Amino acid sequence: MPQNGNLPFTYEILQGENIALSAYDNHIIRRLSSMKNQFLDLAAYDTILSKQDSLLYEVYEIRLPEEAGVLLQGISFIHPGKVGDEYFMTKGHFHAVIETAEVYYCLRGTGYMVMETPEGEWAVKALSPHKVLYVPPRWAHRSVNTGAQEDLVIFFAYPGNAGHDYGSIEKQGFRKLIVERAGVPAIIDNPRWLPPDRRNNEAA
Ligand code: S6P
Ligand code: ZN
Repeated sequence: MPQNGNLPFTYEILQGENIALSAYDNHIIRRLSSMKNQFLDLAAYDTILSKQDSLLYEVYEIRLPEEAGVLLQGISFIHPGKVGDEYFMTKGHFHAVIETAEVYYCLRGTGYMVMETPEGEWAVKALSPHKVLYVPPRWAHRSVNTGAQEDLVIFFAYPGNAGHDYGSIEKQGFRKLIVERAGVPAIIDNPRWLPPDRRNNEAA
């Protein structure tokens, strides 16, 4: 039964072959078709999509009131795979209430969290099991699975009033991309990314 956020509760993150929450309320599925213009190789994107709408990631959430003071929680599974040379990743977002932070705990797999501020400052942090990542207020965040076969599995907690702002990310993506180069992950510049002071001019 969904919690109201005002009473203590516990649950387990089951750690068998398949990691799972012992209880959850929401299961979100994101497929390739919802990631138009996010992957650098547009031709590779179209080719894969013409064959199948691949499952990129899934999120299991515990439903709680979306209010300040509450912490929303769940786990994300980013599946392994690539579009061209670029690894499967989440859409990524700013929080709509931009001054809200988030904590991630990596349960399984390998990958990166790609982050940036509205001013264009960027950071990329590696994720591996047992690593905790703090995403500060104002930093957009996207998780990327660089594993060849394994899911990247991450627990998250963030303020109930944070919301999601996908707008600017959907327009031009993140400043940095994670691609495979000579068999290993590399951080490269996103050629479509523009600094904040050039965005309106060139879009017009
Ligand atoms: C929410 C938190 C995660 C993401 C999830 C999917 O603030 O960061 O629950 O929602 O990893 O990512 P996205 O970018 O599709 O919302
Ligand atoms: Zn978030």
